Amino acid sequence: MKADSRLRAALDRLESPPRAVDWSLLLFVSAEVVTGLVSFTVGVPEGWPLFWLHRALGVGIVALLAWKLARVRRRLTNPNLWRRSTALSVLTLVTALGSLATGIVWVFGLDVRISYWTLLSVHVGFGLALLPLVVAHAATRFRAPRRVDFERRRTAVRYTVLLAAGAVVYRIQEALNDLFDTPGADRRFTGSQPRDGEGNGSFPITSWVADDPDPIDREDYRLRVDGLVSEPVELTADELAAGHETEALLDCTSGWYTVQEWGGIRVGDLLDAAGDVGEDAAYVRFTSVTGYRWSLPLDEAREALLATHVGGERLRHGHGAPARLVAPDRRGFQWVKWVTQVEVRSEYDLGQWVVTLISGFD
Ligand SMILES: Nc1nc2c(c(=O)[nH]1)N[C@H]1C(S)=C(S)[C@@H](COP(=O)(O)O)O[C@H]1N2
Ligand SMILES: [Mo]
Repeated sequence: MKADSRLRAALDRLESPPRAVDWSLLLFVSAEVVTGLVSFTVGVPEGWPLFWLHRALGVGIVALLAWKLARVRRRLTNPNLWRRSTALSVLTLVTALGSLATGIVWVFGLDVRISYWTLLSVHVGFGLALLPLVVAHAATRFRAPRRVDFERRRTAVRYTVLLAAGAVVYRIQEALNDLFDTPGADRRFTGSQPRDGEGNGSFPITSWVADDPDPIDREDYRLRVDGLVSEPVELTADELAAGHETEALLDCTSGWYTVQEWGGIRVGDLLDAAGDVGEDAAYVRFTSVTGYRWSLPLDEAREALLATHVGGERLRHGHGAPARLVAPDRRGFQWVKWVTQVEVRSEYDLGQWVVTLISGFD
């Protein structure tokens, strides 16, 4: 056999039976949505495998989709074979290509902005739309998975090869980015691109969906520290500008990061100003004037900063003046802006996951 035909034979052996390709696509797309969403909550470098899995699965989808298209292309190109469900198939395909294309372009560091959406946000939008489409598409031509299509050892080998190939492809992409010194070369393990410089003007103002309060009057502003503390207090903006400084990295899930010198008061000192914390104290919740809120475990919260300054300048309104949370190793959406209440609590706040999505809507 010639090398060429040997390669082809190897690829054929790797290709799964049609039904297995279809079910694998559903599985891979579901796994992409899960790894993508969970990755939004990961800010520590130890979380890197999750991001790599997301990328490897993405490359795997390219291969699965190529096999699938090679099989069904006539159903798409021959009008005589069009059925009612073909429209859904085409929409699903376009959405899949949209999420793949935006993901691939993002990886090379290109950032075409669509109004205030970064390309990464568009990628997320395509991905979230894709899952219901794939499910609906699968339902129109439902065929239960059969044992023979998923013979255990072969399936395990196929998936392993697909994911390993995906990781290799991603590694090659990294090398190409370095070689040609593209903007993609400076991305963090989270995929975020750097925003360089110091102070208010050097990084974007990002609010999650609809949070957009009026500027807070500095003189009238009071921060309330309460909950499970022996002496609840109210502090002025000047009292918060205690001069504690810390360098911390803000990494937004829309795909950018910045390293800044933040100034303000350590949350530990803030809590000490409110007497003793109660026995059951376990979380500290930071609430914005808009209702947007997030909590940190007590020990982590003590080390966090309530910032009034960035890069030596007083925080501007857009970045959360008079005071915003600086929570190192947490993703940007957890860095609550315009904080008006710091509350010591005994219980985890599940509602924060919903509130951050809908706060600001009337
Ligand atoms: N109250 C409030 N805080 C918020 C947000 C918001 O929408 N409302 N957006 C969060 C998000 S998604 C990010 S990335 C950071 C962005 O901070 P910046 O606008 O100072 O860059 O603030 C976070 N804090
Ligand atoms: Mo963000």
